[in-house]
Amino acid sequence: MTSLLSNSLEKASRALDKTEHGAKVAQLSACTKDNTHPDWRITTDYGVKQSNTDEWLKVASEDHVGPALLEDAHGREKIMRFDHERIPERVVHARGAGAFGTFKLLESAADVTSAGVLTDTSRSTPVFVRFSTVLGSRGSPDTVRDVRGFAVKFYTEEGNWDLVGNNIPVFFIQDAIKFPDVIHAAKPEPQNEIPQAQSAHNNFWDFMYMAPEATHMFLWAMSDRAIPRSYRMMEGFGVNTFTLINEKGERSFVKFHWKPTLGVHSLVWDEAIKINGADPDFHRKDLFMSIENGAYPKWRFGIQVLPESREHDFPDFDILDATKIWPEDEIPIRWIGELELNRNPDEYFPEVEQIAFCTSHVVPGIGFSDDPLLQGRNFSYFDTQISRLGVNFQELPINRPVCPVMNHNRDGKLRHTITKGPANYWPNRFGAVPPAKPSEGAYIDYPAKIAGIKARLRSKKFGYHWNQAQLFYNSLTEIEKEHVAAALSFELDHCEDNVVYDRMCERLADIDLALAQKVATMVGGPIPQQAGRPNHGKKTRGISQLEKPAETPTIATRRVAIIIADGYDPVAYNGMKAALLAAQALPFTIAPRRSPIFAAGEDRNTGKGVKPDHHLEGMRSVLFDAIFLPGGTLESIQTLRSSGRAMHWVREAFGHLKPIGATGGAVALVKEAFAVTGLAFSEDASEEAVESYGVVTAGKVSPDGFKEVVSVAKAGAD
Ligand code: HDE
Repeated sequence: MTSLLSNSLEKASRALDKTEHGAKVAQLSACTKDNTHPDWRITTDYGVKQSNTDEWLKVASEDHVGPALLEDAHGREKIMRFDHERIPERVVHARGAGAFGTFKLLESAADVTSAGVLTDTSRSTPVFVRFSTVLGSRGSPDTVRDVRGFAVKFYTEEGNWDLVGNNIPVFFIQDAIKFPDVIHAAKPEPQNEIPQAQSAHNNFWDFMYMAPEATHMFLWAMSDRAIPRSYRMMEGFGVNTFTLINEKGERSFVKFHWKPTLGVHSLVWDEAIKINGADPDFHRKDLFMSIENGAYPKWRFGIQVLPESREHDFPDFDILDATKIWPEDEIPIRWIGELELNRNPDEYFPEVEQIAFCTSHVVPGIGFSDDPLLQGRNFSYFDTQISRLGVNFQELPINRPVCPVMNHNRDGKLRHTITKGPANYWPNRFGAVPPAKPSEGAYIDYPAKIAGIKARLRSKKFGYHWNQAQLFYNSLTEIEKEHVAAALSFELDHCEDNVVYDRMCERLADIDLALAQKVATMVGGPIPQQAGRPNHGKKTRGISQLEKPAETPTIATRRVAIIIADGYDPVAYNGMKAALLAAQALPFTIAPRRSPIFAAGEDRNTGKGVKPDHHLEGMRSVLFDAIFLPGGTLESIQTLRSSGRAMHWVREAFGHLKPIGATGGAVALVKEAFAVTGLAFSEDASEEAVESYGVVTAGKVSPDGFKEVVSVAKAGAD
């Protein structure tokens, strides 16, 4: 699969290195070495070549070897370096994957900001993006039900701008002081460190009830958004309210958005939990392989802007409350830029692990608001990088800005910049230039007028916890609502404490009575008879992910399993493979074994056969977006029919509503597999009836048939 498009790719990626990534890649190459250099031999870290790196220095006699000597500097260095390889993992968002890319501005936002990255359409700004899950440890699986991090570091000409967002536009809490509480409640419980990477436990749902401000967000977390099909197919949101300041000094409030051109797509829960076992790196691999194959993921960049004067125009919510969206019906999004991820990291640790994001890193033209969550984040990120990476974390290659850095910060653990000159303070007598003026590009702190009492308070509209929770639920389609009910039923089923699930059933009645009744019945809680709060019935655009298909329907990068056995039909097999490759999908040949499989009529002594990519036991249908069975001789059909695993592949793919194609004798096999599901398609079932389930069958093999499978798969992909 790696080599699918790799030649053209390698070229493309090298070309990109020189041009698009520009400054950042040039800077990183100064600290990048290639350990495959043919003249290099193993040395110690202090550069001395070693002749033996496999045996510790020992005392040896004729019949005995040992003890080992402490004197072995190479041995000690090797072990001690290893002992210290781990650093503290991120306290949240520990599990992540990242890539380099390019941000291009398509339309200037100079009317609202002076930031070069948002006004200069001739620029191409290098970026690094890190996607993550929140709750699990570094080694936890990818497809858990969780919020996903979407953190972008823009290496702009005016310094680094870190837009540290999530794939869900709201948050659980309103004030940063509650962050340790919500995270403690969600992470594994303290008495036994169970469960890993799950919100399905007593403490999480206890907190969800006790902190009503979390209601809106927990609905998002129970929706399909929390089990994305791929990092490439999820939206990103800055969540907090930031500000933009233009050349005239006028300030606006802003929310930032990312929208994937591939559309927003999710797994179904049954798939997600099985993928966690079958391939815990599913998302990480998906991102890596698509970039490796030249299918660069892209997002549109958008801003929702409100002039300062409109701050109090919204009676239902406070625009500084991170538990609320700004409904698109009221404040439309301006799509002004494009992000493309087009280069994989060279090494995970120094790049993906050591990248350090700080919400406080903004550039001139961008500022903060009084959003109390953001204010706390601005403190927290810088602080956590110091404990995770040390005070000199901004000197690490991945974190360095591409513009010059000049100040009098010095020393600290692992400082390695050597700064010349006698003065490490300002002002000094050596005639150093003074700090820049705003006209010379200096950051301006917006002169906001503040007056008030000192108190631990939230503003009044922060108390409206139900209206947008209802708005979210009402805006989903019926199938999405069913998924929310199923997710809640799953999660509360994992809570043994009836105080927890009883109360949650009561809480759900504040959102929607039917939802509460459905979940209460499933989890054995008290069934509410009336709504806690009447549902206002309002809906808004931008919530349902079914409104967000791919810009152009595509199955590029989608994984398709072609299942064959000895005696398969080579015309159908090769034809379908070619049709899939032409559509830039990723076909995988799956068979009962990985040694060669022979086509109908092929001599098994002299023929080469086809070497499958995997055998049926090595993979599972959950790892593919669609399956195809090309049919063949009676023997080939019989081999698959008598394999419980093969039949399970077909049934499971059907159960997960995946497109299934079959030709020739495989049509009967597919129908037989469905019979067990209670959906027996009789021989004379109409084509439409069958296709409505995403199943395309054809007695005869034809190029049109392949195209049809591809087009059904495209529709299925949406
Ligand atoms: Fe974070 N968050 N967060 N967070 N967050 C961290 O910083 C914090 C919040 C987000 O890939 C930590 O470097 C507080 C909202 C992402 O490296 C820490 C509050 C959003 C990442 C931290 C929040 C996020 C983090 C842990 C409440 C969406 C991973 C490691 C006030 C907009 C970045 C680190 C990466 C990471 C604190 C809430 C997104 C502890 C105090 C809201 C994507 O500093």
